[in-house]
Amino acid sequence: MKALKYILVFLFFAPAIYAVDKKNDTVIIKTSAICNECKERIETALAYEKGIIQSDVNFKTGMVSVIYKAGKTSPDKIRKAISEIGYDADNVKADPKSYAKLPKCCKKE
Ligand SMILES: [Cu+2]
Repeated sequence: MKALKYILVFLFFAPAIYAVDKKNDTVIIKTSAICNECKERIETALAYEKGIIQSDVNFKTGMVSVIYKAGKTSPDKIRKAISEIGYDADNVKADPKSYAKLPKCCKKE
């Protein structure tokens, strides 16, 4: 009967484990965004990235919080995506080509 007990316990917790697995993750990344235009540029670009559900840029602090599907993307991929838009993302430097295309008001200096 012990085995049956374990099976029942497993069946009871299995949906919970599955739900946790499907839960979305959030990551907060420091970017070089400085104005509302940067905010819109990053949020629009990230909306097209695979696995990203929502992003919110605070251009006053440069922090972007990203809600993503853990199975589809990762913080490293998100940092890379931000770099390709032309912004620094934590320790990942902005892609120089994308950075060069940013309007003057959106550049760091
Ligand atoms: Cu800007």
